[in-house]
Amino acid sequence: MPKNRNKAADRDTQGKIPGRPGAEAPSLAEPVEPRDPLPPKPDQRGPGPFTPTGQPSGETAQTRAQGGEFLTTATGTRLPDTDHSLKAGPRGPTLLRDHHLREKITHFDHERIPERVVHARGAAAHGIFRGYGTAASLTRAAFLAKDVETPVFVRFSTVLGSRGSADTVRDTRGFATKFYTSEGVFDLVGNNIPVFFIQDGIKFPDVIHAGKPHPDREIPQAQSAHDTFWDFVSLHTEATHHTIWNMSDRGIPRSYRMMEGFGVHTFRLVAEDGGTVLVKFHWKPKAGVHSLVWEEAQLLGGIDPDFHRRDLADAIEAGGFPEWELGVQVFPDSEEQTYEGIDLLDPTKIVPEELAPVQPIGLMTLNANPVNYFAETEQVAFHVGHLVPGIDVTDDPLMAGRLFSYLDTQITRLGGPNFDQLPINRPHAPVNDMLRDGMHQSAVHAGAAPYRPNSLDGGCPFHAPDGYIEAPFPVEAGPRGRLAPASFDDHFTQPRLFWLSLSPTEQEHVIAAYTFELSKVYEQAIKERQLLVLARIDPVLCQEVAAGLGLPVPDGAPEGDPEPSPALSQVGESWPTAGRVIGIVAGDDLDAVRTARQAVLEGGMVPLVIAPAGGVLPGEGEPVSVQRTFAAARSVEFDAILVAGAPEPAADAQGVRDAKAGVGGAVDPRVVLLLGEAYRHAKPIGGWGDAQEVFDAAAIPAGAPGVVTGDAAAAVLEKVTDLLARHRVWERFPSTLG
Ligand code: HDE
Repeated sequence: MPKNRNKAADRDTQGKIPGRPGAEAPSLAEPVEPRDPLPPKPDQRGPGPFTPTGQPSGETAQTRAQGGEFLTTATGTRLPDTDHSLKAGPRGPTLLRDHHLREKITHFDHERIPERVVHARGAAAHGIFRGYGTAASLTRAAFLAKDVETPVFVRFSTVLGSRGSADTVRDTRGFATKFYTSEGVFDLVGNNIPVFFIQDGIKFPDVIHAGKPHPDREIPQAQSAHDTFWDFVSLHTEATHHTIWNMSDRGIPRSYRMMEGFGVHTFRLVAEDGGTVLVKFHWKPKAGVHSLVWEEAQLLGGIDPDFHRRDLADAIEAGGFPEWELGVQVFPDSEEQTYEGIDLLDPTKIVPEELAPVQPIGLMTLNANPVNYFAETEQVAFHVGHLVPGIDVTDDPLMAGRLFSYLDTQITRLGGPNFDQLPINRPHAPVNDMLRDGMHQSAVHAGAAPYRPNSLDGGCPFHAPDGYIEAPFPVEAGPRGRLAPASFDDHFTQPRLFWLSLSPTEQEHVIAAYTFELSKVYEQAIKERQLLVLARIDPVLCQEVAAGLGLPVPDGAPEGDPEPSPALSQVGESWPTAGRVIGIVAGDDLDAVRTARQAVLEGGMVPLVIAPAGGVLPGEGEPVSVQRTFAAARSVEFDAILVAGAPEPAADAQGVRDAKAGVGGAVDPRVVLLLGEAYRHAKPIGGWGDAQEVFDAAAIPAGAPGVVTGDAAAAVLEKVTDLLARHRVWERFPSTLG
């Protein structure tokens, strides 16, 4: 049976490496024998202990979906032909009685379901969560006990774009995790930004209507750079904190694997003895927290709109399993629900990690790609109300809106109330819920008494004495009204805290982002109003953006006097380099390409060999296949580039044309572009042999920071790897602010 799987970069569609001994000659005829599964990549690990849909064992939804070798109707009748509709004679007319035609087309007509109203574009993976046991004194949740392993399914997403939009747009990213625990499903539905635009769920339709494309022309797609977004956030200043995070490098992550995740709201943990604490959940990526630069994000929108999707799937397929530690900031469950003066019920506020350190409580490893996008990534239904004993919510008014919304939205999106029965949503704990019938009911319920109390079913299902109990926290009574606490009025101290915590380079990126976005706004009054908002964050920020827009700097002064939080900056730390992508431009020193490729693999990184043409590199030894040709390689896909001597001229049509026209001198102009962009985007670059010729052609200044040359590939790679640990060569972004 053909198996659906991602195509590795170095295989053709038949799974053969072109030019290798044993490769079949290409044929136009359709194969008639069932095909074996494609061979795994050499460095791919075997499947984990759980099936792709997260079920422990036995028959899977996939085996139920496709059985037998022959084509059938939906009801199992074998079919000899699916290429011709039933006709009266070879020239028609087509007959209405052709059930196969009608079934095929009717089903096709209904293949799409409504996309998510937000977070429509996503990518997901299966994995395992292992508890450290460090939270055992805080919560009775069984999955957080020491060494308990729980299957998970994680869906990452952008917020504003449609299903077909690009991955690298400036936006918040969703980070939603479904834990299939022994006590039921727990969903942690978070984002990569720790605060939200609004403080009360009732404002959600407003902020989303403002962020989505304009209702008249339906543009722009997946962007906040337009009038309605800035109109709303400049008027609704509680959005200021989330907005400055979006305008920072956090709005354009390098990879889903390199993002933090945040539960945003404050949760309440309940211990075995009934004791409670308040917590904020954090996911900390083992690969570090890294971002694209804006030009990369824009280029990727055209060159590879699926960049984040591909990156996640490729890393998992290659066995470089992404990992995150789950951590909690812990606060006393006081009557005020505040910590160091910060209102814990206000989702526009963080508690700096310097005030409340993040304590690790478990490790998540994503180790399997979905088998079918629709069945799993599209049909997964998260809900913040999916809680397990030991985890409870607080009275954060944003959470209240969410508790209603997620159940409601699935009924439209998934066509009825039985979406929990879909394989990806099924709990791994026994279910006995007395919920019956409805659209798409796929269970065959036994028994006569889906009600309690009953005697006909022997009183079953029984109340569970150890079941989920809402923590009996006292509710503060007061006059009824559409109210908010006074502490919710402070909209500027924490945006300023964020701004002051960034390095000068990161601050420049924030200035550039505000300037770009506001330049796209047509209404002058909106720009001026947003400048007033910026003046309340920081005078330099306001002045620089005003200068970029050609507008006067308004009056206004920063509000609050916060201590910076160094944990908020992405610059300065060293991170593991495992999983980073290294482009190797194959030049005249082919042995060194082999050495470098091997050394990159041994370092846990991903080598992609770039050569004038596809196929296998010539020469003795283990064949090295080419993953990117000059025609297909762009620097945005690599974290660092190595140049193994001067490359041969390309023999493709473009290469020949350029050579004839003398474009790019001795070096192919596409290699010049590759190196020039990598240099401009502050990526480490290394080379040996005649690589200097290539650097000269790309106008890379001699002795520039982060450009390593040497005689031996391994030594150059070692230095490049050290540079990569800081993600970028930050010195190449000289700041005027520092
Ligand atoms: Fe969501 N959100 N949201 N949200 N949200 C949805 O549910 C909603 C909020 C988040 O990969 C929807 O199944 C309201 C905060 C993620 O499937 C919908 C409010 C945070 C995902 C919905 C919020 C999030 C969603 C759309 C304010 C970060 C994608 C489809 C009261 C903590 C989950 C769906 C996935 C999805 C409503 C605010 C994160 C309509 C009403 C705050 C990651 O129900």
